[in-house]
Amino acid sequence: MAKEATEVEIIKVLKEGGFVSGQSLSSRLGISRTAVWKHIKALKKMGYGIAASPSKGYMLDTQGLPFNGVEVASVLDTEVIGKEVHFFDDLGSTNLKAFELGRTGAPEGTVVIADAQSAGKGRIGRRWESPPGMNLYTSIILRPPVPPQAAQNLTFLAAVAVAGAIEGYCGPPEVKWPNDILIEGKKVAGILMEMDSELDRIHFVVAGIGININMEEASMPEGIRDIATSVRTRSGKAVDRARLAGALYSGMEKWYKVYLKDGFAPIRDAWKRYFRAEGKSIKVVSFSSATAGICAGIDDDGALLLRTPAGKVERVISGDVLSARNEAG
Ligand code: BT5
Repeated sequence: MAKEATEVEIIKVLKEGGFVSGQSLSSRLGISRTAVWKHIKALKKMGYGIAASPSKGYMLDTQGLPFNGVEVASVLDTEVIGKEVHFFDDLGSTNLKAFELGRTGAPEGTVVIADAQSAGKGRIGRRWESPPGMNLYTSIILRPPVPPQAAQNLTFLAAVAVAGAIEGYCGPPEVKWPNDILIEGKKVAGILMEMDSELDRIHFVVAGIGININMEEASMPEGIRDIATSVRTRSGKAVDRARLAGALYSGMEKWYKVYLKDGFAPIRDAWKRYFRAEGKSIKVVSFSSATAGICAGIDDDGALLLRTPAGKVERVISGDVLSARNEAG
């Protein structure tokens, strides 16, 4: 990000509104007027609409903002998450890129964002559809000082951050154990946690998050049309992707601080606020087995509790909740 730090600062100043003179930018940023002009030229190339007047200076078109690393960095209000922003128009998978960066020492809070992914990953080899120009595909590197067994906690933490960010646009979504975010029963976001660790020590965790933001039914890949939705579909309004990304990173940072200070319990409580399957009839499929029962909530470490027809409560630590239907309904 360092190489674009000046562009980010210029955009922040221009977002204050109106025309800003070259002289004023030059003194506020401590760079020459020629340097200001060069950075403005670079920003225009990135897709910013910037009007230039010889007498008044520069003015930003705040209606047609592009989606890129500068834009995301300019809306961030975080200290750790987004410390480095790596933005790509097209990537195989942001999780893979984050892994590469993590292995070469990228600091905690580094984020990778892609406008499109050609090989977006779901869990267990599944695919995450990632068309360009409409959604958010991002991965966040964390280096939590907890044992590898606790890494699963971070899936819940990410889910709470995603749900909170979406909630600001279209009301509270539902979380589906372990990693889905739903609106009216359809998937609006998914989370893929991966980690690089030794048996007893985490090197880093990559929190991969895909949020369908402006993807509408007509632009959805056919395979997911019946099961997916988006923030825009629900809210009826186009959403500024950089702002939603900013809200997500703020939420991640807030809950990560809570987690490091107070552990999993407050994360679990926040997650349960979005969890609606408790008391309902569900079926959990993991590997080759399927178990049906009544959802009895989640336990202290996030395992799903399933009351079987025999009355026994089973702990499920991995799998997919296949069907969830209200017993009463
Ligand atoms: C997930 O897997 O839900 C995790 C998705 C994580 C995606 C992010 S994007 C940024 C980062 N980089 C990556 O490469 N991945 C992460 P899972 O629970 O296995 O769900 C996958 C299933 O969701 C697929 O088999 C489809 O049925 C469905 N699906 C695929 N794309 C979708 C989309 N865009 N919206 C809703 N559902 C989708």
